[in-house]
Amino acid sequence: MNYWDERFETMSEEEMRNFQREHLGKTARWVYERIPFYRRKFDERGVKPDDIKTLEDLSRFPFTVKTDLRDNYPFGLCAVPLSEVVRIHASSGTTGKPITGPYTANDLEQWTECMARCLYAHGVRSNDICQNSYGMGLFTGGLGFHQGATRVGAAVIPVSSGQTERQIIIMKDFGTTVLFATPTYALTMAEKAEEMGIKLKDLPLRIGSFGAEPWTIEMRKEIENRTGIKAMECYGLTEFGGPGTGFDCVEQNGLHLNEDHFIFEIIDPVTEEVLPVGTKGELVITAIQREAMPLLRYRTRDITTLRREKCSCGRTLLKMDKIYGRSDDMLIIGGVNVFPSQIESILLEISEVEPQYVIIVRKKGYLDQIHADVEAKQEVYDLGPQKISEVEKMIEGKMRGIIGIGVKIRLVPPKSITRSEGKAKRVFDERKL
Ligand code: DLL
Repeated sequence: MNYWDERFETMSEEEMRNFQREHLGKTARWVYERIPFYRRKFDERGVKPDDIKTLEDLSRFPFTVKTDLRDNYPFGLCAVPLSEVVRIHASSGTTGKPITGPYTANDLEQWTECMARCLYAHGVRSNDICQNSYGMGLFTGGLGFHQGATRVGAAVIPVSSGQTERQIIIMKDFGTTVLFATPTYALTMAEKAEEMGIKLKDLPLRIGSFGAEPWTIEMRKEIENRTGIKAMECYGLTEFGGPGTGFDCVEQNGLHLNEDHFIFEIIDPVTEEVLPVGTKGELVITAIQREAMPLLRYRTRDITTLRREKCSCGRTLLKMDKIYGRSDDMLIIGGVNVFPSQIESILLEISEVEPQYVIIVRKKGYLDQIHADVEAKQEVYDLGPQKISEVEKMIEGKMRGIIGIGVKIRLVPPKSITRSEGKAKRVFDERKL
């Protein structure tokens, strides 16, 4: 069996579009009748649920944005009475009130199926032992992966994140074959194992499912080289139930999107115009099967490109490029748009430094400046100040050559940057805006 859910994973484009149109119509009616916020928004736009005759009609409907969720905190966008809600997750976010994620029993079931689909596509099977090192709790990562792996029939170790030394001991003693974690925590674990003299490559570990934060292809290679596993990817957000919206197949060339549950659009984040498939822009998602909080045209702020192509795995589901970054993380320096991922791509190709860095944005006079503190490899650091300054200049030259802006590089001592146990915080904006 190649697929978890062959019918939907290999459905023809035409059949999928028909399925989506039918469920979009139902969802539009569902939210219009049950959520005053959507009724008001539809009325203001002069649109009615019955206006959805084709999928293209979706573009006439209003967007939902993060502040709409905050303004309606905690349950203002919930379409069902709380008696029908069986779970509530939340994401802390960086500012303001958390985003809440209520689920009905059906929502939980669908989420579990989406996660089972994701893990099965990665190659996880019932004989696997999955170490779940995503934070277990309000964060959707922990329970999402727990449910999905349980559904596949694998054995789950619900260890949660943190206590890294204990994680490595468990991995070794229990014979973990699959690891669930954020990519930066996987790297922290790889480093800890090296310190403990344990070679992850000699352990049965074979697959990782990583996500919850932007990471580059270079970071994936780094994790694969250090651990000897296949680093697969999972994408999702609390607003749509959590992980399981998109997933890597063995080809590792773009994430398949669960189109029977969600409709995906790409828009220009400034003009809000819908862009054709193949163009980079902001990902907009509409839930078409959720009951408790089906968001319509939600602006994720994640920047990516969609691709409609035949995948060698046989899945026909739309593909999405790795998330380039979030529009709110984009830095504008001297008129040039820079994403932290561009800086990471360059740093991870440099053999003199560790894949541990922070980016700091400061104001100097009227100008914004990007600084990056990067950890030197021990052997480089030991060579002293002259070598360090040489490497700093070399990296600055590469940054200027590739991104076209000056990034002030400072090599810092090995192990001096705080290690991540979940989503890493890597950009510090010190400008007084
Ligand atoms: O991070 C859900 C999740 C858990 C996904 C575990 C994958 C694995 P939130 O905390 O609501 O939900 O954060 C959602 O995280 O809008 C993206 O900016 C980012 N994100 C999630 N997955 C990826 C990924 C979870 N694979 C926000 N690549 C999203 C890049 C990702 N960014």
